[in-house]
Formats: sequence, C-alpha cells, structure tokens
Amino acid sequence: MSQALLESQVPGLRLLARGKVRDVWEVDDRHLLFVATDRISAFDKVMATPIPDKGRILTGLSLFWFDHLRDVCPNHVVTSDVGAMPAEVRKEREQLAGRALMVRRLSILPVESIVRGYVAGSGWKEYRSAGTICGLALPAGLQESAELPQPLWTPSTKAALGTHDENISPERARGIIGGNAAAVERFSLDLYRRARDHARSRGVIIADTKFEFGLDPAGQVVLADEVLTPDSSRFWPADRFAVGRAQDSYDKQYLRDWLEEQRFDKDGPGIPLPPEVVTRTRQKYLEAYRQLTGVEFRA
Ligand code: Q0Z
Repeated sequence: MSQALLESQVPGLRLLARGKVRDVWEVDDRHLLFVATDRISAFDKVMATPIPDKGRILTGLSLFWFDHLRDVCPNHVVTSDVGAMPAEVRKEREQLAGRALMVRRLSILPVESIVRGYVAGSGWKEYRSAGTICGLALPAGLQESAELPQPLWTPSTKAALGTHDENISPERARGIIGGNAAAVERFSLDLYRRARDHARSRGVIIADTKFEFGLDPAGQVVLADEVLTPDSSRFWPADRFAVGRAQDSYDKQYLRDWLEEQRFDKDGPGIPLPPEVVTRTRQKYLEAYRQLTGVEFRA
C-alpha cells in the first residue's frame, strides 16, 4: 500500500480549488488536473486521518462509470494515464497515479443535478411532513426507503462555504442555467437509469446521486466532476434492503456510528481516527468498488 494522501502538492501547477476531499489544479488554459485525495468527511467535517487508497478507489469507480455511461453524454475526462500528462504531473507520479484525472476545462454550471430514485434522507423528511419531495407532488402512502414511481430530478444550488446546498425547483434551475437545463435534466435522468440498472444487476441500489455539468467551448453540456461514487451517491446493499426503515449506507455508516459513539461534536473540527475505524472504512470502499465493477480493486 502506498502512502495515504491528505493534500496534493504539484509544484509548477497553480492550485484552483481544494474541496473537502478533492483538489483541482490548473494544467493549461484548456485542461485541469482533478485529484481525489484520501481525505474523508462525515457530518460535513473533514477527519484528521486519511483513508489509505480512498482517492484511488473512488477515481477507479468514477472511471468505470464514465466508460459505462460514455454513450449517454460526453464527459470531461481526457486521460487517467499520468504518463500522458504534462511533465509537472509526471514528476509526481508516485503521489498522483490512479487518483488524478486530466480533464477538459469547462464552464461549470452553477446547479447541482441530483436524481432521486428512492425516498431517503431529506426527501423522506419532506415527504413525511408535506407529501412532497423538493416540492414535487408524490402518491400517498410511500414508506421510508421506498422506490419512487419514477426517478425525480431535484436540482440544488451550491451554497456558500459552511452552509448546505439549497433545493430549488426545476423552474428556478431554468432561471439560473437557462436553455441548458433541459439537457442537464435529460442527461441526469438517463445517466441515473443506466447506472441504476447496472448496479441493480450487481446487487446494489443507487438511492440517489449528484452530477455536475459544464459547457465546453462549443456550448455543449458535458458531464464533469466524479460520478456515482459513495461520496456523491447513496448506495445500499440490495441483500440487506427492507422498505419502511432507514438503510445502512455502504461506506461511511461505520464511521458515522463510531463518531456518534464518541459523542463527536458536529460543530467542532474533524478528529483523528483509530486504526480499526480506518481499516473497516477502507474495506467498505473496496467492497463498493468490487460490488459495482465486478472486479477487485488493485492499487
Ligand atoms: C469543478 C470542485 C474542488 C472538487 C473546478 N472539468 C472542469 N472544468 C472546470 N472546472 C471544474 C471542472 Cl471539474 C471544476 N470544481 C468543483 C472544487 C474540488 C471539485 F475544490 N472546481
């Protein structure tokens, strides 16, 4: 196992953004380097201890989906082969191989494109109190975790740092991204249905997922970011699924449960994780990868 990575460092490239778990570097005027670190967040806080291989596992999973979904819509991936990247990246091969994607630089659309196939999380809360999900009317009598009659497109806006994303109506999404909203909605629903069917055949339920899109220089809508990873989706093992209760998620449930046991202060900073929690959480990511791709992850 190679060294876990908390923060990427690429001398000679300019850092554009550090997210909670990913870093984005500028390659040139048309390309970026998208790096998945081994940071892990829970309850919106980044923990002080990395999960070894997490960034590589999620990058591998994302690449699997980009390939599986390639005929649904264009995506931003140029290459995952560090040997085909610029010299500044090649010099950092040890750090970056398997976790870095060179991507086309897009104009990112400022709407998170969420698709929900099941009644879960905030969707269940809203349905229970109002009979709607993101304001969309639904049939009466749905139970917690039930599959929806059809997948819903429930866009949200990226909130300011430290606040939560805000659900918006499809009409408001159209107000923000204009005529591109139709392509974003269509692509998102098509991507979800294709991924859902693949996952179902492999014993995994994709309850919901979040996509990001951008525009290429020709104005075409292109799938960006990472796709259909445990960090952007709710995956449930089908063999433990039962309607009428909350489900165990694949990956972070063990960490979340442990944090709750420690009486983790959700208003405080991330904390160090003991070896047992790191190992068990890593196993969960490996399990999700194997379940969805059908092959063992190899670093
Ligand atoms: C996405 C983000 C962060 C992770 C920049 N292909 C693209 N073209 C232009 N911009 C982006 C992409 Cl992926 C881009 N983000 C969001 C920020 C970590 C993702 F710090 N930032």
